[in-house]
Amino acid sequence: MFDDWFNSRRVEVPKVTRSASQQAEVDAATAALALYHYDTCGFCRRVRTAIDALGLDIELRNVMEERARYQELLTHGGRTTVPCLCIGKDDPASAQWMYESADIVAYLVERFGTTP
Ligand SMILES: N[C@@H](CCC(=O)N[C@@H](CS)C(=O)NCC(=O)O)C(=O)O
Repeated sequence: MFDDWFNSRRVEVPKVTRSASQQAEVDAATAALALYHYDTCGFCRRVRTAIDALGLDIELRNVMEERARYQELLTHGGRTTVPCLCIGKDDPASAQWMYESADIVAYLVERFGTTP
């Protein structure tokens, strides 16, 4: 059921390799991102797998292990559902809070799926 739903929105995630300077450029961009998640959430796992394939250094904020992260997700994102990608983590009040694993994967592939 879960797989049927997710696969219907599947985005191909390329395995990306970069030169050191390309990786530094991407790392500078992903420094603004944080993924709210927890280990046993299958939707979160899909996003973490995409992050790994794309070679991204994105801060992971575990809402089960850190209660403060759960609370800030609710306060600023509006919901406690994970995964949620915070885009603009330095200013949570004006950040974009992206829910939906398929949307997050599509966003990451669109933005980082090709070498600069
Ligand atoms: N359609 C969503 C489903 C996300 C979802 O159901 N997340 C669960 C954990 S697996 C959750 O956070 N439930 C608690 C809540 O919504 O507060 C996605 O693909 O991201």
